[in-house]
Amino acid sequence: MAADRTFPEGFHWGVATASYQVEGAWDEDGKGVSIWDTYAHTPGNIRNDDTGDVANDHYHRYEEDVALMRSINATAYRFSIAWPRIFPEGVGEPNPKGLDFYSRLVDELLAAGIEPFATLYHWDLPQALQDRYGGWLSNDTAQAFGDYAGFVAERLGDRVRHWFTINEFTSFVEGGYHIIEVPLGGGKTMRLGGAPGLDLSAAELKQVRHHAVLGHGLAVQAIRARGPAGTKVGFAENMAVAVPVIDTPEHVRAAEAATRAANAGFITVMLEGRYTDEYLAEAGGATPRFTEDELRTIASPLDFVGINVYKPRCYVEPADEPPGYREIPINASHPKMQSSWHVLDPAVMYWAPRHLQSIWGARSIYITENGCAASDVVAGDGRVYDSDRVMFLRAFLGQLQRATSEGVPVDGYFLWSAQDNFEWIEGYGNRFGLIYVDFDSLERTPKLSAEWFREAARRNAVV
Ligand code: GBH
Repeated sequence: MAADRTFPEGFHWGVATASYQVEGAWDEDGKGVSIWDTYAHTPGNIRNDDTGDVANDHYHRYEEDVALMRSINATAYRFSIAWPRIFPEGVGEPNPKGLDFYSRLVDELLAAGIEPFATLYHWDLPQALQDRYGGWLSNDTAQAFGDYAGFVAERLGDRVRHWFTINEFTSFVEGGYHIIEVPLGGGKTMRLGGAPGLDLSAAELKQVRHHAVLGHGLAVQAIRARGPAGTKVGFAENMAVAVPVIDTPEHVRAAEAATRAANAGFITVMLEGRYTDEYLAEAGGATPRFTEDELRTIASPLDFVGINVYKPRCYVEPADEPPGYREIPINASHPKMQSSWHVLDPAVMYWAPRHLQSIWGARSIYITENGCAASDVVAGDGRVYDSDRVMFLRAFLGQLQRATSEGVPVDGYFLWSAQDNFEWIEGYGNRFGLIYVDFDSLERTPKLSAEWFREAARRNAVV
């Protein structure tokens, strides 16, 4: 008999996008300017000086896009709300037309039998808050985020039951607020970038991180206070996952310790309510200013934990001396997906949720993003043969199914991305979609991977 490859009943098969990457309509219907509008409009910041001004024109084509999701049996859609559409100045007077777009999108989704999951911050901060407060360097931005979150949950909460506060704390803080070279393996590095394009000191950076997690906590409290009873909320973080070299208790313990340390500024403090001693001591003791009360807000109880899973952060083995683990280098010949940073190891999709359960006792987990870029082209017969993405999905979902079959509580999976779209820094060259987009005609073409997804979602199984 074939092994059971199914997911638990009720498992969500979702696809994901983010506002700046797909919507376009950057200055329509009263929308305010975001820091990504400013950043992309500055020559030299994005490859080919691409911008999200038009992007996929999802703002006007959302009905077609929802129909496409339905055609591939998606049962959930994770989209993000552009804060400057709702509050053009970040605070103050709301913009009814901005809210109305999301209201129509949500109605369209529900009519198609697709559950809306909304992210409140996928990096497009109102420019006004950058100018006035220095963005997340200030506590005022965290307070404004809480107010915005409560307002949106109040207005859309009758139909949107699941909320993610902030997407990838690590990415927008480390990419936007200081200049960092990340290792690519084999001694190569890559420079991260992003809006607002600052380069702060280590101490200021810790303050930015602190205000981001504080903003998350304030948003959780505001959503609970102003959303209808039963509204569910969590974060969506790009979890740094240490993968054990060997599946033995000693290696797994080492990997758990390394994972807890690597997430100290974000997941660890949000789930534990305190900064680790190591985090407070590192970088010459540059510590964030914080109060006990803020820590309680940051660790407000959540309904689920969302993680974006693309690649292992590192491999570790046990060590006798503190901290009890040793990071081992990633070999230069290690296979990668198309993106230079995208070290390939499907096992990370097993270890990420398993660590969340074993380290922090998570009881409901969503994979809020997973996917890869590929060199997709439309073939002569009109189809897009993304065989590498099919391989990637089968392998990663196979590892996720291994986790759920062992009782790791994963309630859904969101593929990044519903469609090819604007990629931060890389522009339109990096295609992550299940659906191919021609960025001249804006025509959409489902890829081979969309056929794979349609069947997997239909059977609720790895196929
Ligand atoms: C996600 O980030 C984003 O949420 C999404 O908007 C984006 O389009 C998508 O992935 C594809 O890039 O520090 O070595 O990993 C993914 C995580 C984090 C991947 C920063 C690239 C830079 C090099 N990203 N990372 S590394």
